[in-house]
Amino acid sequence: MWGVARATLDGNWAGGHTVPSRTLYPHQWSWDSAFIAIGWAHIRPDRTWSELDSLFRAQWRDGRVPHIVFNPAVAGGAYFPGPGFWSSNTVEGTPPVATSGLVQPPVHALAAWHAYRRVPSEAGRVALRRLYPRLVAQQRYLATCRDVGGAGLASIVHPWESGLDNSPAWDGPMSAVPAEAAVMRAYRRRDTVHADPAHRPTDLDYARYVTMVTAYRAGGYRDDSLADRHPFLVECPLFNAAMGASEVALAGIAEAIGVDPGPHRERAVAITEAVVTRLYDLDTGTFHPRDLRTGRLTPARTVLGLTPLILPGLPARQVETVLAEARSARFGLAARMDRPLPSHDRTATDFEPLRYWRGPSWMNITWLIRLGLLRHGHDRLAAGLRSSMIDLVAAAGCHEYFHPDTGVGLGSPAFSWTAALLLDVLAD
Ligand code: 9WN
Repeated sequence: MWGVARATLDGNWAGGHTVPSRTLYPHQWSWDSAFIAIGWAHIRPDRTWSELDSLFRAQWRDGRVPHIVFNPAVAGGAYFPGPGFWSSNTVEGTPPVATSGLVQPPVHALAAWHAYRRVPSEAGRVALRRLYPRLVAQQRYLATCRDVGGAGLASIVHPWESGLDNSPAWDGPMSAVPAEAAVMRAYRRRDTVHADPAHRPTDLDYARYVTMVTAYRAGGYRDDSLADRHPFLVECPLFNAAMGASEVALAGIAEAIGVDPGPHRERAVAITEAVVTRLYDLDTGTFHPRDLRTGRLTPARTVLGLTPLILPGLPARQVETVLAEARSARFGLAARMDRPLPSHDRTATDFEPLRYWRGPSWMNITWLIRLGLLRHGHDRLAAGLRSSMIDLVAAAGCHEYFHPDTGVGLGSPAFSWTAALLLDVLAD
């Protein structure tokens, strides 16, 4: 299995960065690169740092790390929406390479620190020193420009920023976004050329995705007065837990390179408190996104609700109730998993085992929740997730996602973060 994972990463290496998939995603994606960097640490540590360096070279002057960095050697039409649609070159403070204008969950400091600790080296320390100011700028952008709610959390302006694009968590906020069929008639989707349309977001989702980007782009991707003009504004538990966990990681990095870790520790505490205050629901005992348009928590009980476990300072009360949620029939977490961890509550009427983030099991989310379990001392449950990850790849290969009941491989068959995170758990 080590060989299959290694071959998958090697096959997707594009010189300087790794594509998530040669067919579906032929450019560089932000949070993919963070997970991929962790995998490279086990086989080609130099590539861990190339991966992160190439991503952060595309950082905007305001600190945002774009969710896609377009490879100029790949045809513009290979992915929709491509570089021409985003037009980053018309915006001030953008890098010479074309990028999108959105971000993704800030798991990068977490990944850089994890990779370094797994395989420490002097070259790694030099790379951490180089990356540190960029990672700090990334966090600062999110904590300032994106704090639309004013409570110390970052808002996302598009479901693509959550990384869980069509999660049922977004159904409420998405329904408020105008969707006109005419919007999509102007474009041609490329994803459905490579993947079964029944496994992907719908055309209606795409019409809204395009509408939201168009609105954000029209304002030059600026974040001032978003509350007055943007149709989708949400505080996501995973996104903010990642931001908090990255402050914890930055404290570690700061110490390793001789910088004061104190401010990072303080920010980690503040973000953890805000995640609990703003996103925890006493009735369900789990975390939910907050829709800033309505002021309410979104009701779906998705896997996003379990992800604040990655915060080492999550209070015992929340750890306990989130574990109860995870162990319930909704997610089936156990020391011996009988089925993979789903991305959505498997008892919900809108659970769809084949459709992308509406049910299928994903390796990166399983890896993050395993990390959270380890951080809170639940080693037996963490071992259950580790075995489940290994079993999935042993049976199906390095697929993009997996059927949450049968484990059948879905989406791209040679997906980079599946391979990378498998290497990480195998190396344990
Ligand atoms: C849009 C690359 C990315 C992942 C996301 C996943 C999917 C893109 C798409 O692929 O999103 O960013 O075209 O569907 O949802 O998490 O980073 O693997």
